[in-house]
Amino acid sequence: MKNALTLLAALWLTCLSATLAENPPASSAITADAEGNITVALAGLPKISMKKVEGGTFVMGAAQEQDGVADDDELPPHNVRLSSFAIGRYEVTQELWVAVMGSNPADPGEDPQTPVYNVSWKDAHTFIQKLNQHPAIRQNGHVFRLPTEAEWEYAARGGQQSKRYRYAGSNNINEVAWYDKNSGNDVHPVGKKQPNELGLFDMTGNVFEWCSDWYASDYYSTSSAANPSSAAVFNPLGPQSGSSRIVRGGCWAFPPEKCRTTYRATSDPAADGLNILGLRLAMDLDE
Ligand SMILES: [Ca+2]
Repeated sequence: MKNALTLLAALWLTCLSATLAENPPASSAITADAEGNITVALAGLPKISMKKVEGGTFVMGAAQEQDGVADDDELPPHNVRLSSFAIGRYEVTQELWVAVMGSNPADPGEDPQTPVYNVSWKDAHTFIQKLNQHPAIRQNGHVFRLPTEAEWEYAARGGQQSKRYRYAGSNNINEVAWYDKNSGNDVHPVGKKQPNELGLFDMTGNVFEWCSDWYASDYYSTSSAANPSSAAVFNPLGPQSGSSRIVRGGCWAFPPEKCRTTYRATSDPAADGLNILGLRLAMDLDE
């Protein structure tokens, strides 16, 4: 009997080893607390703070809180439904960029916690690809990416906790953002202003942030018109092609009306980076 048990135990161990080899245990590099604060701790890199954004439905575009101040491309306001995702609590800093890329495209000598800028669309994707090659990220199966335009706006508005502010976290732009009147004509280290409802910093102002979508001025009308009248557009990805990409949130050099959460700006993905444009990371979740 003892021999049979030993044989059984050996067989079980063999099976377990095979299972582990095929399905490595979930990486401890990504941890989350009950409030949805996600910490990505990768060897050799500064910790990356993210926030789980619970999915749901929201009104995208020139909704009521914009008080009628909206450009034509923010119309019509329409229902969008999103799956849950994670988004960076801060713009990507120069510290993180240098740790991944080995060089700094921004001005030398700035605080390492200043957001990176002067990054083209291609640079942003090279950075994300390199980050995703980290063994702990490959093992985990969740990869970094840019947010979609809809994810960006939903997160800026506070997701399901939205208090319907005009800027990300306040109707008083000075509380939450660096913009043309208070920036001293310069970019600032991340996280120095108040966060929004989700605990995200600098969604309004500081640097513009690349989103993954192509831009089309009539996208809101075409995407919502292609839907049954009462249904929400589900996880929109933007037009299939275009000549410019969406950038969001305004920046240290722009006036308040171009820093609103619904304001849509664009940049040429084939051009060199700009000193007002950086990025924020997003990541898919299981849900
Ligand atoms: Ca920003």
